[in-house]
Amino acid sequence: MRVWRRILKAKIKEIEEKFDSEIRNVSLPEHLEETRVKYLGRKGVLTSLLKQVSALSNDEKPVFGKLLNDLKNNINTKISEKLVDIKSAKKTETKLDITLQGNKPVIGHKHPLTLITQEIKEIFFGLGFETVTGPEIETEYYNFEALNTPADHPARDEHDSFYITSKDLLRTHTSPVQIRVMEKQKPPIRVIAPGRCFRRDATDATHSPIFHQVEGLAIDTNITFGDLKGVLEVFAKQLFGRQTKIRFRPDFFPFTEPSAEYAFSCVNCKGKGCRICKNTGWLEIGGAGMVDPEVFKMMHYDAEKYSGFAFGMGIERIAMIKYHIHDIRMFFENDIRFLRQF
Ligand code: 2U9
Repeated sequence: MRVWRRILKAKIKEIEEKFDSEIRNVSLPEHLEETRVKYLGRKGVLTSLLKQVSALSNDEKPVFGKLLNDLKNNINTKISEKLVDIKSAKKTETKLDITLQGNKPVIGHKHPLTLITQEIKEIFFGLGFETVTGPEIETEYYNFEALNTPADHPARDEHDSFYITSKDLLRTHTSPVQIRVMEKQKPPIRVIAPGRCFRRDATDATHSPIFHQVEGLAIDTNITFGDLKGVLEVFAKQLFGRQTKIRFRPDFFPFTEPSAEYAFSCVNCKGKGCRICKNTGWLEIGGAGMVDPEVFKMMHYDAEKYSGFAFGMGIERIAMIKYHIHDIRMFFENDIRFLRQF
C-alpha cells in the first residue's frame, strides 16, 4: 500500500480516536455541537483535511475522498447517537425533580406483642424491676424441679411440654429464668422475665402452642402479700388507667404459697359487666403468690430471713384486652392488614 495511503489511514484513525475520546465526556448538547463544529465545521478538522485533496493526483482523490467521507459519516453517526443518549439522560435527569416528594419508604411496624412487652417492661422498670432473659430450651430441673414441681406432680400435666430429649424441653413458663437469677444473685432481687413459652396446647382463639409470658419476682427481707398487691395494682392502673381495680382470689401453684389468681376490672365496662368480661366486670390476668419456702430451700436461701412474691401473666392476653383483639391467632398469622394497624 502506497506510503501516502498508509499515512492518510493512520491520520484518519488518529482523528477518529481523538474524536471518540472527546465525545465520550460530552454530556451537554451545546458541548456536542462545539465538538461537531470542531470536526465538521467550516474550519473543522475534517474540512481542513478535505482541503488537502486538491493536492492529490486524480487516482488518489477518490480513495482519499471516500476515506474522509466515511470518517465524516462515522462522526455524524456518533454525534447523533450521543445526542440521543444525552437527551435520554437529560430526560431522566430532568425527570428527577428533587423537589418532588420522594417515594415514601414502607416503614415496618412494631408487632403488637413487642409494643405491649415494652410497655410492661417500662412500667416495672419504674417500679424497680430489672428485665432478665434466659434460654428457651430448659432442663426439667430448671423448668420443674427447682420450682417445687417434682416428676409426679399433677401440675406437670397442665404444662404438657415439648420435650427435645428425655431431660430437655421447650420451657413452659419463664420461671426457670428467675431460678437462674436466684442461683447467681443474693437478695434483694427485683426482676421480670418476659419471653416465649411453649405448651402442647391445641390452637384456638385463646390458646397457642407458642405464647409469651412475663413473670416477676421480688425477694428481700419481709416482703409481704401486701407488696404484691400494691405492685400489681400500680401495674394495672399504669397499663389500663387509674380507674382500674384489681381483685385477688385464692388459687394454687406449686411454686407459690399462698397463691392467688388476679383480675383487673374490665377496661370495657369499667366493672359494670359486658360481653368482654362475660358480665363479671373482671378480666382474669394471671396468677401470683408468695414464693414457696420449698423453692427457697432448693435455692439454699434462708426462708426464715427472706420472703418473696412472684406473679405471672400472658402477654397475648394483655395485648388482646388492650387492643380489643378476640383471636390469639391474629398475632401469629402475619396478616399485614392486621399488623399495620399498630
Ligand atoms: C419463682 C417462684 C415463683 C411465677 C408465677 C404464676 C403465678 C402464673 C401464669 C400466668 C399466665 C402462667 O402464662 S400463664 O398461663 N403464671 O400464674 N406464675 S406465680 O412464680 C414463680 C416464678 C419463679 C422462682
